[in-house]
Amino acid sequence: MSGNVGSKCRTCREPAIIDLARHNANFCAEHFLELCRRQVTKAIEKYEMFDRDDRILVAVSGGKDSLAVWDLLIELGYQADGLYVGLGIGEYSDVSGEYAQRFADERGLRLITISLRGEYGYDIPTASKATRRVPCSACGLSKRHLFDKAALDGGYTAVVTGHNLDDEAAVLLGNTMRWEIDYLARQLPVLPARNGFPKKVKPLVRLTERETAAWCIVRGIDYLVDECPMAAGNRHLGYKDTLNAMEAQSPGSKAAFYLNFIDRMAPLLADHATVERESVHACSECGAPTSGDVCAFCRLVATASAHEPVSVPMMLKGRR
Ligand code: Q46
Ligand code: ZN
Ligand code: ZN
Repeated sequence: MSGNVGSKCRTCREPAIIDLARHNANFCAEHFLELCRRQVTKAIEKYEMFDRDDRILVAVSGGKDSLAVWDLLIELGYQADGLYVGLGIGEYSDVSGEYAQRFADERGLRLITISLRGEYGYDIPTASKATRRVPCSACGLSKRHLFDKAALDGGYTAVVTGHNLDDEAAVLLGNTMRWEIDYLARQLPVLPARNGFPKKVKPLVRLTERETAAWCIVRGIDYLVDECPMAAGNRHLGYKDTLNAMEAQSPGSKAAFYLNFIDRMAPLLADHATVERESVHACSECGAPTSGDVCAFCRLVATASAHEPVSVPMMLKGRR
């Protein structure tokens, strides 16, 4: 955190701990937390994410964003349990699971855990090798399926993820660069429940990465700082750098890019968002909604679990 030396909180004039150029202001710890709560409350209310009767399942990775969103929702009085999926990405997964569990234990919160290797016989490095696709492809498919399933099985009414403003703006820039109209139409902070899939919600879309990290530091939340070793080469990292360079030139431009898209552009694309793809029915193996006979997750499990396990260092070496 970097309050300018001698700078004062905009609200109380006490010494500031953080400067937020996009708000053209500095804040002390107390008023910074208040600003974060206000931004999250505004997102929840403006986009009609959920209310206090909802049972929320938070996708928890052990990183700053997922722990910050879980903490914020509990603080704001919502009912939220966590779900952690052990991806089997070597030490990264072992350590991230410990952070998630410690956070839950210290606060008496319920964390459901699923191990890909233990319960489905594969891990992400092996799935990537077996399918000859980038790790994030098998990982995203696995997480989406397991979060949906856990939400429906457990009677949860919304799945929450910790995507922040930087994440969403980077995806938006990528989709805009290619004019991916169908993706753009669905890049919303709330995706309503449909076709047997639960509602998906992103309450942190009004907070930047730096702000969620600062939230954790001020609140005393220990989180895993290291990024997933499989993220290297992910093109969204390049888009984040580009947006940060623009933000440095013109504070507030990142928020304007994403939030004005949601307010002004997304409504014009609504017709694309509601067009349903092929008819959906139950997967013949697991019962999940799918347009084929067997869903993509069950096909992935079959391919990856039959492959000899691949360790992370081998995997990384193989991709250099
Ligand atoms: S965990 Fe999985 Fe991410 Fe790692 S393999 Fe890619 S998608 S980068 S959020
Ligand atoms: Zn203050
Ligand atoms: Zn299936």
